[in-house]
Amino acid sequence: MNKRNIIIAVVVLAVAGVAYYAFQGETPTPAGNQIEPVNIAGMPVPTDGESVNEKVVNASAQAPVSSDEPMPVPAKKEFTVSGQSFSFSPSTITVNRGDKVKIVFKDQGGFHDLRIDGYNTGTQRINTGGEAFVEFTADRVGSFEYYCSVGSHRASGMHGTLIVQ
Ligand SMILES: [Cu+2]
Repeated sequence: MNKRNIIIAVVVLAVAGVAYYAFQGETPTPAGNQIEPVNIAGMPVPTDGESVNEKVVNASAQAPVSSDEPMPVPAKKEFTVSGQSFSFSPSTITVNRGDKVKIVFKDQGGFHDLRIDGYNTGTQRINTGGEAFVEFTADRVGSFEYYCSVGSHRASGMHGTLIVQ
């Protein structure tokens, strides 16, 4: 008889306990739902965090771009080319693509200029002892002739080659 009562009591307590836990489990849920709107009200803080993230993304986006262009580091290259009837010295100039090129033409005898049609540039025509220059960015790869456009000087041998590699 007492054992039955004890068993019943244990069962009742067990059921009550399960019911209690079940009830407890439900209680925190509505509490949690009420907390979320509070977080939404505090949106300004997370917004700052997002802008910081955007900056980080931009910074990481710039890294690969700079690593993709090792060549465009602009180098200034200056050459002096002497000209006379009828030759240029040196007769070959080599630069890298992207270089900022300055060619100083020194006239050592005669009436001459230095033209580079491939880069649509050239010096003015100058006399013996004169000096002029051209400046341009070597943005296209290839071989470009420079020559004197006066009379038949070009055909007489007054020409050279600009190599952009
Ligand atoms: Cu000439």
